[in-house]
Amino acid sequence: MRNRKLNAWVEEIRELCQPDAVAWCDGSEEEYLRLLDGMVRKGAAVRLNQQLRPGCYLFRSHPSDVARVEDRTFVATRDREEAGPNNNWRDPDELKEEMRALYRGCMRGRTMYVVPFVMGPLHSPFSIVGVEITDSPYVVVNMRLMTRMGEQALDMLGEGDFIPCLHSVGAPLQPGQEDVAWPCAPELSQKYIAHFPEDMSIWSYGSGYGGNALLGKKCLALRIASAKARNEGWMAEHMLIMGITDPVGRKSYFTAAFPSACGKTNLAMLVPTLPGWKVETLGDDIAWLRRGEDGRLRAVNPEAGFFGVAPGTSFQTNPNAMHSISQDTLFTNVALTDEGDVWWEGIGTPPPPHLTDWQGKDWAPGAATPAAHPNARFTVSITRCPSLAPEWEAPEGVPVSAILIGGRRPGTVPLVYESRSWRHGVFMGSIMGSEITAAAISNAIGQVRRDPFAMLPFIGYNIKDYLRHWLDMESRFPAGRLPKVYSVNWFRKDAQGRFLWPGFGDNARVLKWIFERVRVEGGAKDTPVGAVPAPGDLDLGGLDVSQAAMETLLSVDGDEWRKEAASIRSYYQSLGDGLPKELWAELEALEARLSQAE
Ligand code: GTP
Ligand code: SPV
Ligand code: MN
Repeated sequence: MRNRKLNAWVEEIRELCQPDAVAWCDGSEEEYLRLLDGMVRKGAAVRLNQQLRPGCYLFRSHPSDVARVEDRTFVATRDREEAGPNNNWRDPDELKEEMRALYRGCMRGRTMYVVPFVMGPLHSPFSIVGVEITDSPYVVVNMRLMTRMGEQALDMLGEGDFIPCLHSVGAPLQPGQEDVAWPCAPELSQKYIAHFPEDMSIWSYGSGYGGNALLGKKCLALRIASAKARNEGWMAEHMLIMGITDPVGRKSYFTAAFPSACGKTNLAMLVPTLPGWKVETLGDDIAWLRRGEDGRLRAVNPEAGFFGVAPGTSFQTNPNAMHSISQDTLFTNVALTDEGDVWWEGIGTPPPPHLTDWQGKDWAPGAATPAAHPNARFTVSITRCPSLAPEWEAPEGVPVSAILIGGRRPGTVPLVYESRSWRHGVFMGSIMGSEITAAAISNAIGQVRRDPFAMLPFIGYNIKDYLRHWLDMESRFPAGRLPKVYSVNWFRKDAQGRFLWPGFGDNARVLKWIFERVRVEGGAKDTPVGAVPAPGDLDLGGLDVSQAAMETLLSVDGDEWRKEAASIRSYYQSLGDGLPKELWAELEALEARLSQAE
């Protein structure tokens, strides 16, 4: 017996979108392989060399459809204030009318797939069931790797409620018209990623890529979940979850919020260069945080797979990712070798003399454009990750000992500094900045923008209420039980524009300092921005970084920070009335500490 609301919704959408056929997805391997076969036969996918990459496939997107489209992402609420200065607001009735006209007949010539999925562990009371209706078989196979999908989701749903997620690539076929490899609506103005938090629904149209189309991820588990979490007293965050064990076997869990393409996947899978230390992976992109029965902050990964950045991933930088993607992986927009294997910039081996680039064109070393798109991605089940923590599905989550935040800051921000209090930690999150990366379509790539808690593109409501919600979390916990916040910056550069810090496995040195600080074991020195490691507090054994570089990495420069404080002030002003006064007070306290230190 199927869910009544679901049956009615599927019927309504079938009538609206007029597909040739409707297919209910069961999530079986047979179904997955059949869909992949169909795409290979139609030329929408390339089966990679099965000796070199068993179970792996390559997809190439349309050049207009390569990343999230923030300008075309909408939060539709009755009251404009509710969406805030951080979102593109639309009136829900108007937007639905506009989009309904696009959806009318949009699946002609295609199959409409009904994809039930669960975000979070199966049968956990905190998990959320969604159903995505999509006309993209690429979305179906990706959802099978990224979520708990199919029969198991219908079982959990029963007669209960779910979040309807409607998706179409927006490319109906006329009778007899031949399909293209990557159907989508090529005009940016024809793409819509729409959220209706008041009736808990998602409508996406015109894009088939990543967060625009895999609606369980950014749309449900971040934008809709963040709005729900605010009402229910928990948090949905753009964070990795990792476990870290020291040489004597003590274990802690950290979460880390870094903006898109700023190092979450890498940190979550880190292989420490410090002997005896171990990092385990629980999630690389999204964490749902709430108070546990024990009064501690607990984190759950709602996803079941990785949709990770390929360029820069190598056996040197991220061996656990490389092992994960050795089989049963879907690649999008990477380059293809003549042997039928994958290649991308930063894979750790020189390019062969000939490649097929991400657009399907011949490519040779020295070409003007990269062989892989900078936002090329791999999709793989989390269970393929060698560093996966056995407790990754614990329904109550793992207790969080430290919250890391960070971004790409070429100057000003030290390698690491520690919050003075919860309120100061929220201030640190609110002033986060990072260079814009290729993870979203933008003509401002490389420019630094403020990105509070790496959630700027993902908060489903007003950012000022979001920061208020962070502050208010303190009242839900016993005094002193919430973790400290640590700002990290792996991306500080020298005058020649080279990274000062080796990063990757050596980030374990910073993790070790944090691990000791949360146990009140590690040393530090106070600065106007927060505590940083004093000389000798960071384990630099075996590291080849000059003392001058280390001094720059840990320096808090008064002039730079006074400029930073002025820039924070104008950022706060740009948000308009209603930013929590506690944050203004933190800014003033920072300014006062900076002028005392002068
Ligand atoms: P999303 O999936 O977009 O949310 O991104 P993410 O935060 O998981 O980013 P990811 O870990 O995939 O990193 C993206 C890029 O940052 C890759 O090109 C990495 O090589 C680079 N990167 C990650 N960690 C480091 C580091 O410690 N130092 C330097 N220099 N680069 C890094
Ligand atoms: C991000 O951009 O933060 C991602 C990739 O994790 S996507 O799913 O496309 O949003
Ligand atoms: Mn992300």
